[in-house]
Amino acid sequence: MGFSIKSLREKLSKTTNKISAGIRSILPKGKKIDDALLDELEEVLISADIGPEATMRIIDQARNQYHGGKITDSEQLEELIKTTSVEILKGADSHPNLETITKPEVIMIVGVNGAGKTTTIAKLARYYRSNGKTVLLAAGDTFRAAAIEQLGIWADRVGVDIVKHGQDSDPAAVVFDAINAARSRGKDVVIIDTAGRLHTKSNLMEELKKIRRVAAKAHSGAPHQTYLIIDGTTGQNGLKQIKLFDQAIGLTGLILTKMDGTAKGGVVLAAATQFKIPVRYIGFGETADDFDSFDPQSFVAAIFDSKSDD
Ligand SMILES: Nc1nc2c(ncn2[C@@H]2O[C@H](COP(=O)(O)OP(=O)(O)O)[C@@H](O)[C@H]2O)c(=O)[nH]1
Ligand SMILES: [Mg+2]
Repeated sequence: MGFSIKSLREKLSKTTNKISAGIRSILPKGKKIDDALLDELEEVLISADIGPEATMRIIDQARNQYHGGKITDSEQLEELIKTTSVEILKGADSHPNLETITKPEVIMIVGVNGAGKTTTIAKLARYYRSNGKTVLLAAGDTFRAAAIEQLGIWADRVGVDIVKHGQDSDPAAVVFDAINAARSRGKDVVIIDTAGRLHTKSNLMEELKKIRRVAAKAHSGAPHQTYLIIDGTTGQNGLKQIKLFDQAIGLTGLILTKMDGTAKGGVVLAAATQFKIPVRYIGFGETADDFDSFDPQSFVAAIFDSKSDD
C-alpha cells in the first residue's frame, strides 16, 4: 500500500480545497507578513476545523517568528504552518506495534453506529493481509443479525476467517471463542467488531468493558489495541466521542473514516492537540482499498499544498 501525496490529495480534496484555498486567498506568493495578516490567518485556520488549540500553536509560533525577524513573507509563513502541523500530529503519534509477545495481536474496534466500524475492519484486514499477516474477525456486534451478516460478507471478500455466534448472543463469548480459534489456527491478528448503539450508552460501555475483561482472560494483554472509529464528516462532534470512549474503556488510537466526503479533515489536528491519542489510519471510500496508515508528513503535504503534482 502507500499512497502518493498526489493521490492522497485527490482523496482528501474537499479538506484540501477548504484549507489551501483559504490560506492561498490571504497568502498570495511574495506577500509581506504583518499583524493584520496573522489575525486573518487565525480566522482561516479556525474555520478549517483544526480547533482552537492547534490554531493557537500555529499562530503563536508565527507571531514569535515574525516579531523575531525570522520570517517575513508568505512562503516562509506557509512553511511554518506545515512544519508546526506536522509537529502537532507527530506529538500524538506512536507507531502501531504488530509484534505482541505471543500471537495473536488483538485489536478491538469501537465507535458509534454508522461511523464505519465494519467497513474499516474489512480495510484493516486487507491491510494486514497485504503486509503478510493472517487475520481472523470476531463478530462482536451481535445486536443486529444484519451486522453479523455484513461482517461475514466482508470476511469472504477479503479472504479471512470469521468467528460468529447468533444474534443477541454474548459478544464477550464470541471474542473468547475467536481468540482461542485464532490461537489454535496460528493467526497473527484478531479484529473485534462491536456494537455502537449510543441510546443505551452505559450498557454499551459496560458491554465493551466486559469484552475487554474476557479478551484479557483469553489472551494476556488483550486487547492490545483499541481503536475508535470516527466519521470524519461529523467534525468537532467526533471530539466528544473520543472523550466518551477514552474515559470508559481507554483508546490506543483513532481511525478517521469518510475523509473523501468531508471538508472537515482538519479535525485530525484538533484531535491531536486535545487528546494525545494518535490517528493510526484514515479511510476515504467504500471499498477495502480506500484506506491507508496515517502519516503526518504526507497528510499535511496533501491538505496544505494545492500544487497539481509533486
Ligand atoms: N464514502 C465513504 N463511506 C464510508 C467510509 N467508511 C464507511 N463508509 C460507509 O458508511 C456506512 C456505515 O458503515 P459501517 O461500516 O456499516 O458502519 P458501522 O455501523 O460503524 O459498522 C456504510 O454505508 C459504508 O459504506 C469511507 O471511508 N468513505
Ligand atoms: Mg457495523
